[in-house]
Amino acid sequence: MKIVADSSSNVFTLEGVSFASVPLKIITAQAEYVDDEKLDVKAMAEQIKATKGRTGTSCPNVHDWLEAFGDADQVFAVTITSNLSGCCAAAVQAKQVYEEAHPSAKVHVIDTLSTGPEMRLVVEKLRQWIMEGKSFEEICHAEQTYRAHTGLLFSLESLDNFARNGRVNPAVAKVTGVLGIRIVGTASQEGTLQQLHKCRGEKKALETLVSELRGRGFAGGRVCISHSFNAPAAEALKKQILAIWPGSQVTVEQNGGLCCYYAEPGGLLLGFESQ
Ligand code: X90
Repeated sequence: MKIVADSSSNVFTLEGVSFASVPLKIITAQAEYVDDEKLDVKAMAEQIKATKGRTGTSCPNVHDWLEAFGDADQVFAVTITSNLSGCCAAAVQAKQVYEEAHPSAKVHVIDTLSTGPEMRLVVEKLRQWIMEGKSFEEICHAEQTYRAHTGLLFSLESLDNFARNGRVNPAVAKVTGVLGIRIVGTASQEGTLQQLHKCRGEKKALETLVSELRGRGFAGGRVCISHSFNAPAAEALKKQILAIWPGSQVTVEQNGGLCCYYAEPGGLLLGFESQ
Protein backbone atom coordinates (compact mmCIF):
# COMPACT_ATOMS: atom_id res chain seq x y z
CA MET A 1 0.00 0.00 0.00
CA LYS A 2 1.25 3.46 -0.82
CA ILE A 3 0.09 6.96 0.06
CA VAL A 4 0.64 9.62 -2.58
CA ALA A 5 -0.27 13.23 -1.77
CA ASP A 6 0.20 16.44 -3.70
CA SER A 7 2.54 19.03 -2.20
CA SER A 8 -0.26 21.36 -1.09
CA SER A 9 -0.54 19.00 1.92
CA ASN A 10 2.82 20.26 3.23
CA VAL A 11 3.71 16.57 3.68
CA PHE A 12 7.00 15.92 1.92
CA THR A 13 8.18 12.83 3.78
CA LEU A 14 6.28 10.29 5.85
CA GLU A 15 7.82 7.65 8.07
CA GLY A 16 6.52 4.15 8.54
CA VAL A 17 4.74 3.60 5.21
CA SER A 18 5.45 3.82 1.52
CA PHE A 19 4.88 7.46 0.53
CA ALA A 20 5.45 9.89 -2.33
CA SER A 21 4.76 13.60 -2.65
CA VAL A 22 3.72 14.95 -6.06
CA PRO A 23 4.87 18.54 -6.44
CA LEU A 24 2.85 21.45 -7.76
CA LYS A 25 4.84 24.29 -9.30
CA ILE A 26 4.97 28.02 -8.70
CA ILE A 27 5.77 29.92 -11.87
CA THR A 28 6.99 33.44 -12.59
CA ALA A 29 8.36 35.02 -15.78
CA GLN A 30 11.89 34.37 -14.44
CA ALA A 31 11.67 31.06 -12.67
CA GLU A 32 9.81 27.83 -12.02
CA TYR A 33 9.78 26.57 -8.43
CA VAL A 34 9.15 22.87 -7.86
CA ASP A 35 7.34 22.45 -4.55
CA ASP A 36 9.41 19.65 -3.06
CA GLU A 37 11.35 19.26 0.18
CA LYS A 38 14.41 20.93 -1.37
CA LEU A 39 12.59 24.18 -2.17
CA ASP A 40 13.85 27.25 -0.29
CA VAL A 41 10.41 28.71 0.42
CA LYS A 42 11.75 31.89 1.99
CA ALA A 43 13.94 32.68 -1.03
CA MET A 44 11.03 31.91 -3.34
CA ALA A 45 8.72 34.28 -1.45
CA GLU A 46 11.32 37.05 -1.60
CA GLN A 47 11.89 36.57 -5.31
CA ILE A 48 8.15 36.57 -6.00
CA LYS A 49 7.72 39.75 -4.00
CA ALA A 50 10.34 41.41 -6.19
CA THR A 51 8.69 40.18 -9.40
CA LYS A 52 6.56 42.65 -11.32
CA GLY A 53 5.12 40.33 -13.94
CA ARG A 54 2.50 37.64 -13.77
CA THR A 55 2.90 34.73 -11.40
CA GLY A 56 0.92 31.54 -11.11
CA THR A 57 0.90 27.86 -10.26
CA SER A 58 0.50 24.58 -12.09
CA CYS A 59 -0.62 21.19 -10.92
CA PRO A 60 0.98 17.79 -11.56
CA ASN A 61 -0.07 15.99 -14.74
CA VAL A 62 -1.14 12.37 -15.28
CA HIS A 63 2.45 11.27 -15.86
CA ASP A 64 3.61 12.83 -12.58
CA TRP A 65 0.96 10.90 -10.66
CA LEU A 66 1.76 7.64 -12.47
CA GLU A 67 5.42 8.02 -11.63
CA ALA A 68 4.54 8.57 -7.97
CA PHE A 69 2.32 5.46 -7.89
CA GLY A 70 5.50 3.53 -8.75
CA ASP A 71 4.63 -0.15 -8.70
CA ALA A 72 2.36 -0.20 -5.66
CA ASP A 73 -0.59 -2.63 -5.59
CA GLN A 74 -2.88 -0.35 -3.65
CA VAL A 75 -2.60 3.41 -3.76
CA PHE A 76 -4.32 6.20 -1.85
CA ALA A 77 -3.97 9.41 -3.88
CA VAL A 78 -4.78 12.44 -1.74
CA THR A 79 -5.45 15.73 -3.55
CA ILE A 80 -6.17 19.41 -3.03
CA THR A 81 -9.79 20.46 -3.65
CA SER A 82 -10.92 19.76 -7.21
CA ASN A 83 -12.73 23.08 -7.19
CA LEU A 84 -9.53 25.14 -7.21
CA SER A 85 -7.07 22.91 -9.05
CA GLY A 86 -6.78 20.36 -11.85
CA CYS A 87 -4.70 18.17 -9.56
CA CYS A 88 -7.53 15.80 -8.69
CA ALA A 89 -8.68 15.43 -12.31
CA ALA A 90 -5.13 14.40 -13.26
CA ALA A 91 -5.06 11.88 -10.40
CA VAL A 92 -8.38 10.39 -11.55
CA GLN A 93 -7.01 9.96 -15.08
CA ALA A 94 -3.83 8.42 -13.70
CA LYS A 95 -5.95 5.95 -11.73
CA GLN A 96 -7.66 4.81 -14.96
CA VAL A 97 -4.38 4.40 -16.81
CA TYR A 98 -2.74 2.61 -13.87
CA GLU A 99 -5.60 0.19 -13.26
CA GLU A 100 -5.73 -0.70 -16.97
CA ALA A 101 -2.01 -1.37 -17.04
CA HIS A 102 -2.04 -3.32 -13.76
CA PRO A 103 -5.35 -5.25 -13.58
CA SER A 104 -4.81 -6.35 -9.98
CA ALA A 105 -3.91 -2.84 -8.74
CA LYS A 106 -6.32 -0.44 -7.08
CA VAL A 107 -6.12 3.33 -6.75
CA HIS A 108 -8.42 5.28 -4.45
CA VAL A 109 -8.43 9.01 -5.19
CA ILE A 110 -9.42 11.26 -2.30
CA ASP A 111 -10.54 14.75 -3.28
CA THR A 112 -10.15 16.40 0.11
CA LEU A 113 -12.15 19.52 -0.95
CA SER A 114 -9.51 21.24 1.15
CA THR A 115 -5.75 21.59 1.33
CA GLY A 116 -2.79 22.20 3.65
CA PRO A 117 -3.08 20.95 7.21
CA GLU A 118 -6.50 19.32 6.73
CA MET A 119 -4.86 17.19 4.03
CA ARG A 120 -2.08 16.33 6.46
CA LEU A 121 -4.64 15.01 8.95
CA VAL A 122 -6.09 12.74 6.26
CA VAL A 123 -2.63 11.51 5.19
CA GLU A 124 -1.62 10.76 8.79
CA LYS A 125 -4.90 8.95 9.46
CA LEU A 126 -4.37 6.78 6.34
CA ARG A 127 -0.89 5.95 7.62
CA GLN A 128 -2.30 4.93 11.02
CA TRP A 129 -4.81 2.60 9.39
CA ILE A 130 -2.22 1.05 7.08
CA MET A 131 0.08 0.43 10.05
CA GLU A 132 -2.83 -1.14 11.95
CA GLY A 133 -3.28 -3.58 9.09
CA LYS A 134 -6.70 -2.43 7.87
CA SER A 135 -7.69 -3.60 4.38
CA PHE A 136 -7.88 -1.31 1.34
CA GLU A 137 -11.69 -1.48 1.35
CA GLU A 138 -11.91 -0.77 5.07
CA ILE A 139 -9.72 2.30 4.64
CA CYS A 140 -11.72 3.55 1.62
CA HIS A 141 -14.84 3.40 3.75
CA ALA A 142 -13.31 4.83 6.91
CA GLU A 143 -11.72 7.85 5.24
CA GLN A 144 -15.12 9.17 4.20
CA THR A 145 -16.39 9.06 7.75
CA TYR A 146 -13.17 10.61 9.01
CA ARG A 147 -13.32 13.52 6.57
CA ALA A 148 -16.87 14.33 7.63
CA HIS A 149 -15.26 15.22 10.97
CA THR A 150 -12.34 17.36 9.89
CA GLY A 151 -12.19 21.00 8.85
CA LEU A 152 -9.91 23.79 7.64
CA LEU A 153 -9.85 27.35 8.98
CA PHE A 154 -7.50 30.12 7.94
CA SER A 155 -6.50 33.72 8.59
CA LEU A 156 -5.04 35.55 5.60
CA GLU A 157 -3.60 39.05 5.35
CA SER A 158 -3.67 39.13 1.58
CA LEU A 159 -5.61 37.37 -1.15
CA ASP A 160 -3.70 39.00 -4.00
CA ASN A 161 -2.35 35.77 -5.45
CA PHE A 162 -5.75 34.13 -5.14
CA ALA A 163 -7.37 37.01 -7.01
CA ARG A 164 -4.60 37.24 -9.59
CA ASN A 165 -5.18 33.64 -10.52
CA GLY A 166 -8.96 33.93 -10.64
CA ARG A 167 -9.51 31.63 -7.67
CA VAL A 168 -11.57 33.96 -5.49
CA ASN A 169 -14.26 36.55 -5.99
CA PRO A 170 -12.44 39.94 -6.50
CA ALA A 171 -14.80 41.61 -4.00
CA VAL A 172 -13.53 39.29 -1.27
CA ALA A 173 -9.91 39.88 -2.29
CA LYS A 174 -10.34 43.65 -2.07
CA VAL A 175 -11.06 43.48 1.66
CA THR A 176 -7.52 42.37 2.48
CA GLY A 177 -4.50 44.56 2.17
CA VAL A 178 -6.30 47.38 4.00
CA LEU A 179 -5.40 48.54 7.51
CA GLY A 180 -4.19 45.18 8.74
CA ILE A 181 -7.49 43.50 7.98
CA ARG A 182 -7.41 39.71 7.99
CA ILE A 183 -9.90 37.42 6.41
CA VAL A 184 -10.84 34.52 8.63
CA GLY A 185 -12.49 31.81 6.63
CA THR A 186 -12.92 28.13 5.91
CA ALA A 187 -12.90 25.59 3.10
CA SER A 188 -16.57 25.44 2.07
CA GLN A 189 -18.48 22.17 1.56
CA GLU A 190 -17.75 22.56 -2.17
CA GLY A 191 -14.05 23.05 -1.56
CA THR A 192 -13.81 26.77 -2.25
CA LEU A 193 -12.52 29.66 -0.16
CA GLN A 194 -15.32 30.92 2.06
CA GLN A 195 -14.95 34.15 3.97
CA LEU A 196 -16.44 34.10 7.48
CA HIS A 197 -15.11 37.26 9.18
CA LYS A 198 -13.07 40.37 8.60
CA CYS A 199 -10.79 40.91 11.58
CA ARG A 200 -8.74 43.94 12.51
CA GLY A 201 -5.38 42.80 13.86
CA GLU A 202 -3.82 39.45 14.61
CA LYS A 203 -5.11 39.19 18.19
CA LYS A 204 -8.70 39.46 16.98
CA ALA A 205 -8.03 36.97 14.17
CA LEU A 206 -6.67 34.39 16.64
CA GLU A 207 -9.67 34.85 18.97
CA THR A 208 -11.95 34.39 16.00
CA LEU A 209 -10.18 31.21 14.91
CA VAL A 210 -10.57 29.78 18.43
CA SER A 211 -14.26 30.65 18.55
CA GLU A 212 -14.80 29.15 15.08
CA LEU A 213 -13.05 25.98 16.27
CA ARG A 214 -15.44 25.76 19.18
CA GLY A 215 -18.47 26.51 17.01
CA ARG A 216 -17.44 23.79 14.58
CA GLY A 217 -17.45 21.06 17.21
CA PHE A 218 -13.78 20.89 18.06
CA ALA A 219 -13.54 19.16 21.42
CA GLY A 220 -9.86 18.47 21.89
CA GLY A 221 -8.66 16.25 19.04
CA ARG A 222 -5.83 16.68 16.60
CA VAL A 223 -4.97 20.15 15.26
CA CYS A 224 -2.32 21.01 12.70
CA ILE A 225 -1.39 24.67 12.25
CA SER A 226 0.68 25.73 9.24
CA HIS A 227 1.97 29.24 8.71
CA SER A 228 3.77 31.44 6.23
CA PHE A 229 6.64 33.09 8.14
CA ASN A 230 4.44 33.66 11.15
CA ALA A 231 5.66 31.24 13.82
CA PRO A 232 4.81 33.67 16.68
CA ALA A 233 1.10 33.75 15.77
CA ALA A 234 1.02 29.99 15.15
CA GLU A 235 2.61 29.34 18.56
CA ALA A 236 0.24 31.80 20.26
CA LEU A 237 -2.71 30.02 18.68
CA LYS A 238 -1.37 26.66 19.79
CA LYS A 239 -1.07 27.97 23.35
CA GLN A 240 -4.65 29.26 23.35
CA ILE A 241 -5.98 25.97 22.03
CA LEU A 242 -4.06 23.95 24.63
CA ALA A 243 -5.27 26.25 27.42
CA ILE A 244 -8.91 25.59 26.52
CA TRP A 245 -8.56 21.94 25.39
CA PRO A 246 -5.59 20.54 27.33
CA GLY A 247 -5.94 17.07 25.81
CA SER A 248 -5.62 18.20 22.21
CA GLN A 249 -2.59 17.32 20.05
CA VAL A 250 -1.44 20.49 18.29
CA THR A 251 1.47 20.68 15.88
CA VAL A 252 2.91 23.71 14.09
CA GLU A 253 4.72 23.71 10.75
CA GLN A 254 5.92 26.10 8.06
CA ASN A 255 3.96 26.06 4.80
CA GLY A 256 5.56 24.50 1.74
CA GLY A 257 5.77 26.40 -1.54
CA LEU A 258 2.23 26.06 -2.83
CA CYS A 259 0.46 26.99 0.42
CA CYS A 260 3.00 29.74 0.99
CA TYR A 261 2.30 31.29 -2.41
CA TYR A 262 -1.46 31.45 -1.83
CA ALA A 263 -1.56 32.04 1.94
CA GLU A 264 1.08 34.81 1.53
CA PRO A 265 3.27 36.16 4.33
CA GLY A 266 1.55 36.11 7.70
CA GLY A 267 -1.06 33.55 6.65
CA LEU A 268 -2.19 30.82 9.05
CA LEU A 269 -3.98 27.59 8.13
CA LEU A 270 -5.48 25.24 10.66
CA GLY A 271 -6.70 21.69 10.12
CA PHE A 272 -8.74 20.15 12.93
CA GLU A 273 -10.83 17.18 13.97
CA SER A 274 -14.39 17.80 15.13
CA GLN A 275 -16.95 15.67 16.91
O1 X90 B 1 -3.62 23.83 -9.77
C1 X90 B 1 -3.01 24.77 -9.26
O2 X90 B 1 -2.30 25.52 -9.93
C2 X90 B 1 -3.10 24.98 -7.76
C3 X90 B 1 -4.18 25.93 -7.32
C4 X90 B 1 -4.35 25.99 -5.84
C5 X90 B 1 -5.29 27.04 -5.32
C6 X90 B 1 -5.60 27.00 -3.85
C7 X90 B 1 -4.43 26.99 -2.92
C8 X90 B 1 -4.78 27.18 -1.46
C9 X90 B 1 -3.60 27.28 -0.55
C10 X90 B 1 -4.57 29.02 0.96
C11 X90 B 1 -5.63 29.25 1.96
C12 X90 B 1 -6.72 28.24 2.17
C13 X90 B 1 -7.88 28.31 1.22
C14 X90 B 1 -8.80 27.13 1.35
C15 X90 B 1 -9.74 26.89 0.23
C16 X90 B 1 -10.22 25.48 0.12
C17 X90 B 1 -3.92 27.67 0.84
